[in-house]
Amino acid sequence: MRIFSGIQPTGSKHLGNYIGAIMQYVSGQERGQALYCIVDLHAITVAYDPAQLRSSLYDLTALLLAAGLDPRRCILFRQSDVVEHTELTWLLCSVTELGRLQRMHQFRDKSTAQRELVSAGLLVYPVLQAADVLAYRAHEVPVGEDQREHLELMRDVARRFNQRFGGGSDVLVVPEHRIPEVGARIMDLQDPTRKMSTTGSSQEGTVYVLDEPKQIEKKIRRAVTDSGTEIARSPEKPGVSNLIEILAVARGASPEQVEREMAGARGYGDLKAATAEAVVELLAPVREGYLERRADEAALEAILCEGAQRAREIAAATLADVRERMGVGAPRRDRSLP
Ligand code: AQP
Repeated sequence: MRIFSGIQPTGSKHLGNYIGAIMQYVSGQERGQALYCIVDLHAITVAYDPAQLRSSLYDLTALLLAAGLDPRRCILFRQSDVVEHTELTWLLCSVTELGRLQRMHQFRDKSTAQRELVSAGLLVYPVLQAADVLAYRAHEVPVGEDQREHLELMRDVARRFNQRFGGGSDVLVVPEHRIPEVGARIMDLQDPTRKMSTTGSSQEGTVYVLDEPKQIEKKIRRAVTDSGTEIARSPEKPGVSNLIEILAVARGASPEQVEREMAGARGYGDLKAATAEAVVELLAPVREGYLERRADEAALEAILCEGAQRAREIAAATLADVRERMGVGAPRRDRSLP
């Protein structure tokens, strides 16, 4: 089985990214051939600073390694190093419906947030995301709940390509998403009706992976909870439900176990204290590992370059098949297709 996921080098990664995506990346290394891509080309679809982009890319590389990605057990690379992603994006545009791109939630949210320019890149972003995955004929894509709509689009693009150009065979693999059962949507601690996010949530409501333990404790102790005292998940208690899920994932337990354990607690204060302690325990080693690795940019670059070489071998083979099927470029002498 082949696993693929992409992650943006923008801003600091938060607890939602860590639980919804990064923890799944680490466990994915045990389940199959895993490829993880730092998607710098996605990051340029909104206003950005070029020097900051480079620096954030190394930040994220060091963070992912510290979280447990092992270049001997996965392929970790930078999107822009594998030019096949952009070529495949253009080719897939021919089987992508414009109206669908215009209706995507993320496009609508992010385009209204842009003050100066709503770039064409922001609209085409989901096609690049489809190309990222389809170039590797990946079977599984670990992501958080917010990516469901993008995953559906890429599945449709793959199906449509196979119908239009496949000639009876599946040139592209229709991928499955892998959304965690618990922690697929970690909420903002200050406004638990909104997801914790890089651009849309408050600093106080967002726990960053690289926050110091004291900051983490402070943010969790100040989390907005709900009326009542019962520690149980329910739609009327989004703040408490969020803390229960976070505590469950951080401890490697189920939310039901946490609810049982917390049944004798004195109130939400105990839940917050337990959650803060568990999150500090989860993230402190990542922070330490990050600080050890971040200064050596040459070592980080070497890992990314080697990853890109390995990734490119796979993507180039897919592109050769796609070009051949679409009648683009010189005909191949060897016409054997999957
Ligand atoms: N709150 C969340 N809970 C669970 N999973 C989440 N993810 C994001 N927020 C949550 C998952 O993190 C992965 C990496 O996301 P990304 O950094 O590539 O970009 P993103 O999805 O745009 O992340 P943000 O933080 O939500 O940024 P903005 O504010 O720009 O939208 C993805 O798998 C995502 O599902």
